[in-house]
Amino acid sequence: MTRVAATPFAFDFDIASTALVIIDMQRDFVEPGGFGASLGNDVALLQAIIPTCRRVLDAWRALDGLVVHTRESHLPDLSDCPPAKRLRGSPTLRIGDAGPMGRVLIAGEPGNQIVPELAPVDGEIVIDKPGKGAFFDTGLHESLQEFGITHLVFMGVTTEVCVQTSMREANDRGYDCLLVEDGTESYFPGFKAATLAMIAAQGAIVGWTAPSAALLEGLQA
Ligand code: TIU
Repeated sequence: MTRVAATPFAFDFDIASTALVIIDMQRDFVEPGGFGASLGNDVALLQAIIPTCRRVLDAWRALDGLVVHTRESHLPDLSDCPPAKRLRGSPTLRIGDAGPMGRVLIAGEPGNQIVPELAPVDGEIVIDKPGKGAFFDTGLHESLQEFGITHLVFMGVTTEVCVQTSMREANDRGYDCLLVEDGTESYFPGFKAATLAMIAAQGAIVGWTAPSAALLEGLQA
């Protein structure tokens, strides 16, 4: 059993029944010219968490824990992209448009690849998700059940969009969830802080949060 000093109280898990879920650490969100930048965001904030995510990923892999990577991704014909998603707002590039890293948020394009530092290795699950949540239209729940997973540790971007949505979906499916505080980031620092607070409020209404140092300490114990 691993115990992590977390908020609002200790998070206990068995790594054999816990998956590390890394949400959307793809070039589209963390590099200039991608989807995140097209929405007017400063992507440098998000790049900064890559080394922390790597430290946790290395520790998790060393213990043979299950790893899940997600990508926000659409089919080339956009058949899985609701017009409401594509047409909303006035981004400089819309989903499916050709940009400097290929077609924005389209499977197989350079921008849709996970950053090299966190690239998946054999045996890890890679989920292409058309929505913000990792459980919508992906089969992720069924895969996790096959592995006997009951607990999830989350990292990735962005805290209040795809990470929070995925955590809430997981919580409603019965998983106990921990969010690594310095392994997630938002384009809006205030939104990140609010998300961390609301997840752990009311006695862990959505889940737990902890710094990566506390998780790594628990894993090494
Ligand atoms: N825009 C924003 O903050 N996020 C997304 O569109 N997707 C994810 O969070 N992955």
